[in-house]
Amino acid sequence: MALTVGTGRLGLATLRRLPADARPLLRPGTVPAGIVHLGLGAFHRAHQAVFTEQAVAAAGGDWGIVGVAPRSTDLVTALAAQDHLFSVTTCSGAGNHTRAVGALAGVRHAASDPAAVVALLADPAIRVVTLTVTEKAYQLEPGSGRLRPDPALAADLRGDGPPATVPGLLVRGLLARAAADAGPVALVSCDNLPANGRRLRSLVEQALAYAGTPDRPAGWVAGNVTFPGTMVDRIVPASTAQTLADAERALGVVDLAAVAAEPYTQWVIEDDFPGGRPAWERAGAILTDDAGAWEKLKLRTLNGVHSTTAYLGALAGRETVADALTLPHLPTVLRRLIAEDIAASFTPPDGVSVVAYGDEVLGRFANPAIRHRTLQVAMDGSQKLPQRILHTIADLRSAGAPARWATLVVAAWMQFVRGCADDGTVLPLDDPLAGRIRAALAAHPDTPAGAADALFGLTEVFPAEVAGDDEVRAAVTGWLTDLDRHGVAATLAGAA
Ligand code: CS2
Repeated sequence: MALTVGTGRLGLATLRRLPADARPLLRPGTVPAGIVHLGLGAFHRAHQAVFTEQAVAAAGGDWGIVGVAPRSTDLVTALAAQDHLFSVTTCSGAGNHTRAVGALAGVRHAASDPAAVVALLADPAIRVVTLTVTEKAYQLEPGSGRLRPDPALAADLRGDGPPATVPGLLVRGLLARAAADAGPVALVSCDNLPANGRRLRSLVEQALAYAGTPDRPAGWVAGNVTFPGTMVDRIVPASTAQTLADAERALGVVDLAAVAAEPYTQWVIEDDFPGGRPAWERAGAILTDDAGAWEKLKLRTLNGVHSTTAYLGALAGRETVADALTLPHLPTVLRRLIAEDIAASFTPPDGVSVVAYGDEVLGRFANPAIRHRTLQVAMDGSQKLPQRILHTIADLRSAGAPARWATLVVAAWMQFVRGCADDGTVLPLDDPLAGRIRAALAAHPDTPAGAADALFGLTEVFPAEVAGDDEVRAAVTGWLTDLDRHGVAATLAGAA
């Protein structure tokens, strides 16, 4: 994007020009790095970076973040040109507020300089490594959690070329750290994976085994690396030209790394940091022994209902999540999904009502100031379905309950991946298993029952107990037939 003539650029030199309430809490360059973050996307900038800036501003500590972008050079260039400053615009119906954030101590581009990232991971000053790399970057089968290395990861783990994948960078970094005996470190997944701490530990263990790592470094990793589980939450759509324009208007300078987010934010973290950590509790995070119940609450209720809204909304031609919620009967169906299925599937954290949490979630989705595209939430469904909805179904079924509404969600995903909206518009299939999904569909009759058979056969996605449950299959096929024949509006009207 071209800079507006006469407008400066966000950076140390222009900080004094910002409105007083838009200035960062920390001045980049004043806080030494203690954290490496992999995945510099909008979510990290509006979530962990904000928590960390507030924690360091309140309680001190050498916890500057070195942000690593696995692929995007544009973002690294933009942040480097802005002295690592960026802004977050908090958007609600009541108006917007923009503030610059000074949590980043540096940025790196992994694709062009993987050696620098490996060296950072082996640096004794770095004691925490956080990740927001999206589900697919872990290269684990979504259903089972088994490592499925693609050729690039296999080369990273078994070859000695520069690492090109996230697990490759992590494993090379940990081995370099072990060789340098550079001190303990916490690896913190902030992705929406089930039991994300345990998944990341298992990824590292499987990757070390696949690489044929000798006992000594593998033993060092086992004794010096922790994997705290987390629940992360804030709705942060991908930035658009509008996001940058809003930030520029509020700041009076151009910010090419601006993000927009909802006001709500939450972070629950298992307190297992052998090398120390920022005082995140001073920024409102909940530190706990076990984040499991929080994680289930959020993945099943918020993310599960988000995906439901995204698939049904996209099929009905709605561009954003907030627009989708104005579909007649959808809010009723979502409330019944939450109350009758999701709430019945697990035990929430003490004192939390799943129904009340779900109502709050629906209020957040309806925020008209957040333009979160249904197609953005719909992408990578194969990686999201297990933790968002299939585990709900499995738990309900093992308790002998029917999972009525949850099976509608599976049918909505199936109809979505078949590729055609109710008005005939072609829907994009943006999913790492797109090839497998297309091949499975092509090998079966193009009917609702054929599509259900094809997709239940994706063993990487559907656990055997769900795929092999005749009642679940019949319910999904029934919903899929309704969606196929009558479309979303009539299906919802008939069900609510
Ligand atoms: C969304 C999440 O894109 C998606 O799949 O469900 O990114 C969601 O907005 C966040 O998890 C909210 O914390």
